[in-house]
Amino acid sequence: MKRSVYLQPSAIFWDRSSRHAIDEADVPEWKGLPLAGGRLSFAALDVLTRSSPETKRRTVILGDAFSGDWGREALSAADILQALSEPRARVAGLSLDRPRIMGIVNVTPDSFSDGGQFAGTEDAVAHGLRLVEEGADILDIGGESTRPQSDTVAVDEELRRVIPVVERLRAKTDAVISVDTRKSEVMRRAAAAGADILNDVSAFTYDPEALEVAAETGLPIVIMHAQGDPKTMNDNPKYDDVVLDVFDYLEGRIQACVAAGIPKAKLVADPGIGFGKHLHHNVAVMAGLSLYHGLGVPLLLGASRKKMIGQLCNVEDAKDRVPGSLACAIAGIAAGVQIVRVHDVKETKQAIEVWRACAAGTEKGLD
Ligand code: 7PJ
Repeated sequence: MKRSVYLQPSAIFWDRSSRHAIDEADVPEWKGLPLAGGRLSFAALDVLTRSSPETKRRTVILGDAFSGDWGREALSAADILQALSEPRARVAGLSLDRPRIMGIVNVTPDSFSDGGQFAGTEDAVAHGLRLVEEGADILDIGGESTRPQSDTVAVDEELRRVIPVVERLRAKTDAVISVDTRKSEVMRRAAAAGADILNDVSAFTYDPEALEVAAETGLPIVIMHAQGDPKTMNDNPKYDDVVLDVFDYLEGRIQACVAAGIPKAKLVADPGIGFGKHLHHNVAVMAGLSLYHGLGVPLLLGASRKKMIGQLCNVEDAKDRVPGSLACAIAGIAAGVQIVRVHDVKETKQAIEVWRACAAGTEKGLD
């Protein structure tokens, strides 16, 4: 069933009050609610309701939202408010009270962004270790390119690419290791080789056994929204309202994961920039990011070097999209996204640290 109301936190700011000093009784005096339990708070809400031809949007400031009459929407709104503000569980041991960087390690000969230069196992391992040195908290290892129009990779070939890289990296680093795959056999073998997170761009729908296998591994998982298969997904994507449709899809997948025995505390959601989305869809999703905190799970954003940036700025070569990628990462983090998936770890880390110091107004105590 589709929701009648959606709440998007707005007026998001770095909360400079010392929260621990505030007891319950003072809360009405205090104009913000924590965003996903992190350092950001929000002071207003955009209340969205589906209607034709356009979603209706009204902005309410938080104080008015609490005192106002929500009528039949009250119950649903109370649920979402709690989901928006409660703290998130750690993911694979990582606390999410500060932004985390997931560095991309492609082990695909046809990867669009690095021309396959890390195709060999040793190159991929060396690349991963460099990303850890540069500040990656998580490495995301992928052996199947899911760029638009790409062909599927046979499971044996994907195993051959991915598993040795997971094994070698596991032996050499304590960084969290994520594996980007849609195949249950790769998930199973990656978990046995020491992977910490399973990241599936099909949200565990491509392989009918994926959800069950993921549940068996006990690992946290990333569920990403996509419309259609990578081969054809950008031909003709269709949405009523892309931001809300992506929310509904992710909410449905969260329910499916929980039903399959994966606790909600082990889920991370991702709106899937570039997966079955035209430029206008992608920018709408970027502007709507804070809405997805209403799913009640940590958020991951992957916009690094993607076509959206090329289209906005007329940049053909993916390697030349680093500045736009940094802008996307910061836009995500300013909306409270907890994990950014990027190629350019060193650059992203610098951008995040400078943004955090400027938002907090202090150079101290950021960790
Ligand atoms: C994503 C991904 C993403 C998640 C890829 C590329 C295409 N996994 N795998 N989110 N993108 N969770 O890196 O351009 O956006 S592959």
